[in-house]
Amino acid sequence: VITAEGLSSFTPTRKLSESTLTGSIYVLGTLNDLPAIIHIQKTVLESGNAAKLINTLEKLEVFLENQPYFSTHAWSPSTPDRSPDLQIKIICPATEIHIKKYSAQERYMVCETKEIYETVVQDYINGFDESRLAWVYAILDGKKEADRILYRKQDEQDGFVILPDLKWDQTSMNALYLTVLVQTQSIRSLRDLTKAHIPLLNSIKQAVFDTVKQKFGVGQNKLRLFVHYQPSYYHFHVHVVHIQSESFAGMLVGQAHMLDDLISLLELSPPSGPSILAQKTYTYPLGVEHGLFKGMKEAGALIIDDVEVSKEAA
Ligand code: M7G
Repeated sequence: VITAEGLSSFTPTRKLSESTLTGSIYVLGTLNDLPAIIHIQKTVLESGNAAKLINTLEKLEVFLENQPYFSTHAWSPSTPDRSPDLQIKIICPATEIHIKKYSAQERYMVCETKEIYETVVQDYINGFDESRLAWVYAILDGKKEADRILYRKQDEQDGFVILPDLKWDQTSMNALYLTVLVQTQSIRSLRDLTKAHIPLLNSIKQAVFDTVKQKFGVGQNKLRLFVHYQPSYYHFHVHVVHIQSESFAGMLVGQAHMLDDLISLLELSPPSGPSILAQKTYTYPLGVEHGLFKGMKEAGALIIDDVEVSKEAA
């Protein structure tokens, strides 16, 4: 169990990456001699809390005054009832794969055809270390985060659970972020989806809409439901994010595929044989530290920058 006292022994090694957009940073270090990644992010302010904060500041240091414009640094008071300043995520022990995932790195566009999928990506997925999915199975088996489950449909084939994502601290509704994990282990990525999964996907949608409305009072017209390709974890799951949330790199075009688009492409797929999702080419950015990068490069899936700029154009 993590405590403030325990974290006082954290020894930083280096910064992995940072975002000025979210005011957050990933730091690598050690915690009790174990490699640890700590992500520190300022909590999102709700309007009520912001007003309260403005009224109770302890200290101001104005660094720009050009009437009517003022900018200042401020310190909030350490009253016991104030809302949390920070949201901290810890991965400990962190593996080499975690460190690579959260390190700032060069990215390149890749073009994954069906053939590249069959020759490179499938092998990568088959060789995926099962232990990396331990957190998924622990949730599905009710061994972890059981008290956080918002909805569960029990069924071998069509079952799924809905729960708050690791990234959401459940304070700001505009930052709402849920994850839907399916029960079946047979869908590793969106390429494995077939027409037969349409009812499953529709029932996920309906359950998400009902649950979010009931538990958080947020309407279905405020939600973005999408699926990553490539995902970090090859066990099918759906991301549910408030449309007002704008801070996550995981929502960029190329990686995020709207669930409704997937359903539509399955509906348009031929009655038998591989679906459009199985056959289509996917174009997305891939980091050089990603486990797939080397294989993709060797297979010629990297988009080559071979445009000769003519003298006139230059
Ligand atoms: P992904 O598309 O496979 O990868 O999504 P990404 O992490 O690159 O987005 C996995 C999703 O599961 C992410 O939104 C994670 O924040 C979330 N997630 C990961 N872990 C390890 C946990 C966990 O232990 N609990 C919960 N509730 N969510 C997690």
